[in-house]
Amino acid sequence: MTESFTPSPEHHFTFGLWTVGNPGRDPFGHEVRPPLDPVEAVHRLSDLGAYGVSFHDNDLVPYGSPGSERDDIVKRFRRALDATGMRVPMATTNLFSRPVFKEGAFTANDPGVRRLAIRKACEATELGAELGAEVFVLWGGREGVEADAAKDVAAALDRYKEAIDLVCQHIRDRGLGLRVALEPKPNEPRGDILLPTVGHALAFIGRLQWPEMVGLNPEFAHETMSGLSFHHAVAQTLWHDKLFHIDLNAQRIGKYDQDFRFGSEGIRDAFYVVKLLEDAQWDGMRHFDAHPYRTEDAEGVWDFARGCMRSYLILADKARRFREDAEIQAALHVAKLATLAEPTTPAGGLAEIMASSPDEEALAAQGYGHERLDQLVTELILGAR
Ligand code: GCO
Ligand code: MN
Ligand code: MN
Repeated sequence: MTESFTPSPEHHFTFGLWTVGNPGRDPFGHEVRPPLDPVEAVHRLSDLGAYGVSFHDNDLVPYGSPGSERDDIVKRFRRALDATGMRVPMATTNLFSRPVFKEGAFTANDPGVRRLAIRKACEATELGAELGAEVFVLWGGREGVEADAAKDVAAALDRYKEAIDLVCQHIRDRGLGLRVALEPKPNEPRGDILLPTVGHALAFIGRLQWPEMVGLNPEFAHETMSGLSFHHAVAQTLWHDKLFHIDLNAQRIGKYDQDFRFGSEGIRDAFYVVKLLEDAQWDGMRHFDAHPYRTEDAEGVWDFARGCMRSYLILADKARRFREDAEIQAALHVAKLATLAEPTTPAGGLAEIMASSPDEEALAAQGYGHERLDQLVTELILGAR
């Protein structure tokens, strides 16, 4: 049984270079693993059956590298991609590590910082497109505040919109063909981050100059940190046709930003997310944005990567069994799942609704069988059916 959940490129699993390359530094302790060469990451992930990698500009090209060095790095990296058949479906930019971004990047109060951030982001779109990326993720880690008096949120949102519009303009002017995916997060590293949830970000997109170019990159950990259902967040993102990318990992509510291996926590929510993506036949990348535990040596990193992919495949298999399980399907019938897909409006329209006299008592007396249904799903996830 264990042999059947073997990842392969057709599953479209991708990892950020910063995930397997995470050296295990945390606010209390130093690095515990040596730096990982991006070329080695490509080879090791390919050996494990991944489809590709993503990166921040500076995961690949160290900040401030002169142009000639940049070109050599890109050439060497491209050779690894060619040798393995690995792809780069997504690229992003680091607008959070440099001291200059400590007060914000696109929404910094100082226009000089904002212009620097826009230039860096635009250059990163070129690097991404050069290596074949189709999605450009923007995570605004520093776009926030601790001292609320120091940030006018409405003005910051004006500047945020302006910055995204400029990045889109650059993509259009250069014909880079990228779609932009915003990644919401409620906090960490800022006390409060702008566009904290999927809902905030979806509403924001409507105000942009090219809303059709911009969608979301929701992350399991980020919605969970707010105590929200990631499965619901992804479902609504799909409903708006805005699921451009996804960050899969694991997180417990109420804890620090944990970035655990996919499936290691929140297994029910993980199951419903996988089921959603598989049922929708969503054609995007199953991208992992997680970190190996700090306890791991260099080899443990690959157990981590394999684990993310295997858990996804196991949950996808559970989703298939869910569809094929006659008792679960019967319980769904009792729950009236299918009738939610029927329009509410009867043949006679609103007038018929207004003229009707529903039997409220009979409607209220129905049972929906959720206890039985939910236990069946629990037993499916636990491997008892
Ligand atoms: C985090 C974020 C980042 C982003 C990455 C891509 O919590 O640190 O999830 O990992 O996903 O910067 O833009
Ligand atoms: Mn994150
Ligand atoms: Mn992320």
